[in-house]
Amino acid sequence: MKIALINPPFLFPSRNEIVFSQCIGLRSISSCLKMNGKHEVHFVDALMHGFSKIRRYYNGYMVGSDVDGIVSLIPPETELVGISAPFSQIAPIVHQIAERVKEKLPDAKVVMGGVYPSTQPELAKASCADYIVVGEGEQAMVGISANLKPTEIRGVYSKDEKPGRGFAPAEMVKNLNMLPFPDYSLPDMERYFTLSQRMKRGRTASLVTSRGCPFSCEFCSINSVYGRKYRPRAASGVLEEIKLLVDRYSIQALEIEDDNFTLLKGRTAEILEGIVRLNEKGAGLSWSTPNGVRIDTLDESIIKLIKRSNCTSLTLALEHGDQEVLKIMNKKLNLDRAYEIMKLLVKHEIPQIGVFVIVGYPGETEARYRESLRYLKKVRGLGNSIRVIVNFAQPYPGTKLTARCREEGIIKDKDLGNFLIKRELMSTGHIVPITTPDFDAAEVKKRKEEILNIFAPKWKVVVRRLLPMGAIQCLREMKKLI
Ligand code: B12
Repeated sequence: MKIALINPPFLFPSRNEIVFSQCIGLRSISSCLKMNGKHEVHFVDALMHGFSKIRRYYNGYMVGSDVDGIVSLIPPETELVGISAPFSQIAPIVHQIAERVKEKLPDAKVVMGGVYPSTQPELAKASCADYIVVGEGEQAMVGISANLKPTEIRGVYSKDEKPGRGFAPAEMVKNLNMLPFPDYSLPDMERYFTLSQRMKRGRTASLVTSRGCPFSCEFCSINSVYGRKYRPRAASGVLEEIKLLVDRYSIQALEIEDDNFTLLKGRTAEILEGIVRLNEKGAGLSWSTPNGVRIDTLDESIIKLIKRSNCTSLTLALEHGDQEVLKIMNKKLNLDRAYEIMKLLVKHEIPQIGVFVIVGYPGETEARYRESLRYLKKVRGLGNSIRVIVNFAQPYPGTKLTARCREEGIIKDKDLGNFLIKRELMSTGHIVPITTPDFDAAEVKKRKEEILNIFAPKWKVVVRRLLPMGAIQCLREMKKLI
């Protein structure tokens, strides 16, 4: 079958936050299709093709080829088109793509999948896509490409079917070791490795070594796509893929995007020891975890290995410095234990330790915020290698947080999260969508500033105090021009 897989243009709140994506999900589907049939898979990655195309989009920026450009890249005889929608806020874009694809190829089957249809299936079903897939796409797309009746495939829903069947997710890949590596045979693979060098650590590859997370933090969307069963790949398979990346593509840096990379100590150790061996043979490989790891899965022996295996940046999912708020978030993390772990990470000189912190979380009273600030000051005291990444709480569709906010009347706007109506981007860095009797938007921004100032070099604190926010923006632009 002639198949086209589309990665849409992405939306970013500001130019400084534009990052590249290696489309691991869509490339995994591509490999599975090629492995399960004589399919010709054409990859249309709008973000990659148009990475220099940046234009205003409501309160943010769209990056990537426009819809005309995308449709023009789809071969005319294509029979099956898969459209990826990795974020809820991308809904209007993927609806437009589906509409235009159906105009160009009325007989082709158009299928939409990813986080958006998995968290808002009702909405996605209203698009021009013939089918949506809720959850993982590999088995669903292989079934559709084998001409199985789509609505008889678990997790596949036709746009015309009557509501009532609910939206049970697609069959998940039980044993990830049975999956082929994401498709590395794409014609422009070279660009993926070079465009991704956001952290300037050389040729970079993204890697996912497990799926699913047994925890269910109130604010997180991933359970709707990957479920709560933790499905790790075997360390041997992960190391085989890493070796391929080093030998065939001279990869120098890995960005591990798992939701819970270090959950299983034995497997983590095996993978890191494998990286140590590769580096002993001259691979010069470094790695980082931009999506964060769970702090209480770490201990001193693993931390020593993290150091020996050349981790350049370890991001920690702390989320808050007050135990009560962590309880409300259902994070199940003990702050004293977390502090001891961060102390060990500094002791073993992990070069960069990023700490995710959410501010403006429903339940974050003034007292709990002060307590969090006290805790973060203690963490700051551990050393300069610790930096903080402060995000505003975001009510992403399909999360327990959004449901609670609606129940408690914190969110009154019924269309919040429906990006077909509300096109304004949700951005963890800029928009305060949730306010409560404990804080308004100005207060949340002040709290973010206060937390950032704890970890910022003194001169930055002074500049921040002296100059109104606007000027900082032009300062950043000026610095870029110099
Ligand atoms: C890597 C990553 C990024 C990367 C690239 C993302 C990408 N998908 O290419 C970058 C850094 C760009 C990024 C940015 C952001 N991210 Co992010 N990101 C992730 C992360 C950690 C991994 C994505 C991944 O590779 N998953 C593994 C692969 C195998 O899965 P997949 O891509 O989802 O694909 C599978 C299914 O979705 C489905 N599928 C996907 N496409 C298709 C297509 C078809 C046709 C079919 C049938 C199926 C299908 O099948 C695939 C294989 O099983 C996810 C968390 C997660 N576990 O996925 C968060 C996640 C997607 N990000 C999230 C968020 C919120 C953001 C930001 C908005 C945060 C911010 N800073 O503001 C920004 C948004 C940027 C933007 N432009 O809009 C949320 C999305 C929530 C939501 N409801 O929208 C997630 C789910 C994290 C979370 N914990 O909630 N992110």
